[in-house]
Amino acid sequence: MDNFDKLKTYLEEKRFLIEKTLEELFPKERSYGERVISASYYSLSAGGKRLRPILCLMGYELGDKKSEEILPFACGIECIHTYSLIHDDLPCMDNDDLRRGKPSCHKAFDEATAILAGDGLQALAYEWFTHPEVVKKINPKVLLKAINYIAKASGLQGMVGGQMADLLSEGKKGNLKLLRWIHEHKTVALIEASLVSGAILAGIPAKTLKILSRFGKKFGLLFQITDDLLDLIGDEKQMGKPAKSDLKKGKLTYPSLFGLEKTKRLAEKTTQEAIDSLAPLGEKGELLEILTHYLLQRIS
Ligand code: GRG
Repeated sequence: MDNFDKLKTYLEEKRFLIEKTLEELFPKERSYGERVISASYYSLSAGGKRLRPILCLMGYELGDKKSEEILPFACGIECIHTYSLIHDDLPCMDNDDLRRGKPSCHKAFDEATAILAGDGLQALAYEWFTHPEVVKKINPKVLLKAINYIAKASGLQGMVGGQMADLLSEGKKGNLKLLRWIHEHKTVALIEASLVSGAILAGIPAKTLKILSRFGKKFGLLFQITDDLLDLIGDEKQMGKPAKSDLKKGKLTYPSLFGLEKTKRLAEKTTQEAIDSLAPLGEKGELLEILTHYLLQRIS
């Protein structure tokens, strides 16, 4: 088995655990709340890579812990991510009809329901962060620190702030400083926090948390750059030209600022920087290193 095969097996195993936990934990009692609960579950169960909860489990395992212990916490992060996708797809934001290969939430239901589904998922995240199974295993102070980290990364000083700047940049002449700020807040912050929060829960010392944070930022940036590239290359492959890509929507992206080739070189440079940042972890950083290579090969 080569490294990518090993990684794929690992990702599949974790994804299975996450899917199972999402299904088990999701509220069963619906009554008059039926519509918004169905809409939330429609988006949450629609697939996706489950990258953020997996990163959280990886962070926890770095402290030699069993990831099963914090599954509800990791699933809470997926709730935050899914809420952001539902709201991002709304006509007042990115106006996307499709998400995860299915009609987006407001298309399958309606706009008001999609807004409420996103709101409900955000609250559900905090219910699951403090799920009795998690509370049983994690020292309350440590748990609060991890929750605080996620809240900051996903709120005004993180994802929401980044989304605002992204919306305001549409159709305007951008620059690298603004582009970096948008990415660091809109996408990178939650990805970095997913890994670091898992490590916090495992009681990993501050010095190592800093290393993981540095890696998480590089990894998150690489994720965004490759996502921008796939948006372009993927569409071109399918239809001969960019269809409804971010580039076409007049969004500020790496390819829109630098073109395809320079963006690919930047992805390679960022991969190397991410991998270099793992050096102090020694063997423990191996899986994260393979994951980083795996991300880069999505675009090659
Ligand atoms: C609405 C507050 C608010 C924030 C929206 C996440 C986000 C912020 C917008 C999504 C826009 C976008 C396509 C960003 C590029 C990177 C990204 C977050 C892609 C989607 O994440 P994946 O690829 O999705 O992990 P899956 O479906 O696999 O979970």
